[in-house]
Amino acid sequence: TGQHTRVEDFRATGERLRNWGRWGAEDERGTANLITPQALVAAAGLVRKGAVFDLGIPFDRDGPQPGTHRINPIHLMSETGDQQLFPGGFRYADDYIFMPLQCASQWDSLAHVYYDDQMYNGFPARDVSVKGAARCAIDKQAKGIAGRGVLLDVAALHGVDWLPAGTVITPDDLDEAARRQGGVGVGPGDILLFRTGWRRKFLTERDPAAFMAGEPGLGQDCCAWLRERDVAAVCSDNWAIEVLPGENPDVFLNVHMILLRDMGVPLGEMLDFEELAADCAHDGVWDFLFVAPPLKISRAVASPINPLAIK
Ligand code: UVW
Repeated sequence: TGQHTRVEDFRATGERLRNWGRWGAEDERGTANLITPQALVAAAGLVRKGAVFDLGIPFDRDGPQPGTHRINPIHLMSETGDQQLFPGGFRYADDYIFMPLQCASQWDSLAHVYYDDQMYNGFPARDVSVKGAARCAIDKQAKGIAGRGVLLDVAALHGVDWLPAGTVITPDDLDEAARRQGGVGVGPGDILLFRTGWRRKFLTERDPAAFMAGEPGLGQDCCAWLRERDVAAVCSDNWAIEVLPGENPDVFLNVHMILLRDMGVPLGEMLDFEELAADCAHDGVWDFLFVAPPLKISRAVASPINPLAIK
């Protein structure tokens, strides 16, 4: 947009939208606190036809990591039963997985990103060390993240299979997508899922380097849009939520810094909305119960997820 050309602009926006102290000085859950018991009861009422949509991408060697700084999961068998002889004929199989926690469908915890030596809620960045995250680790979100999910299909709004890398998604795009989808509302405690088509690009091309080279995604102005609506979490089918290359060449991952560090919004990355989007376009219902608990990995910065949308 040309608007975000100054480094201090992201700091000023972050300060204006900051949620520090809102849920207490010790809070490590951020906007997940916005999913109230009432919101959860209402979200459960969105289950009407018993249809389950699996929004996770496979954890295997054919994933979208090019292997430069993150690899795809390596799955190893430690027992296959062939050397075993237990009384009564019992045999078993065991396995291991070796993978970055950031390699496929995942939640970013609030410990994932910091600047000026502080993370969410003003906790010192040094609380994340080689020992892991002493604050804001992903297991702090163990009771979530479940609530009302709303899918906004921005690729469909623009009539494309996928938006090109570098496409800035604006607040107008989100509003227009909602209008096009029958005026579906996004409000307090909701989990926003926005579709860019980036998963479809990967399924079509099977090119990890192209998937990771850049992406369409949220521009910085969307942070205020999310704050005004008090959205509890944001998920996308791209790998970093935000547009890359970014709007401001002097700042890397400004939307990450504002959403995770200032606003305390958990980010769900690399989901697959293809089947869900087709169903929503078919029945005209764009909201659902969304259930995506992280694994309780102590002191971890992220967690793999198998997110479900249930209609
Ligand atoms: C970084 O690349 C730092 O973050 P993410 O995995 O959240 O996109």
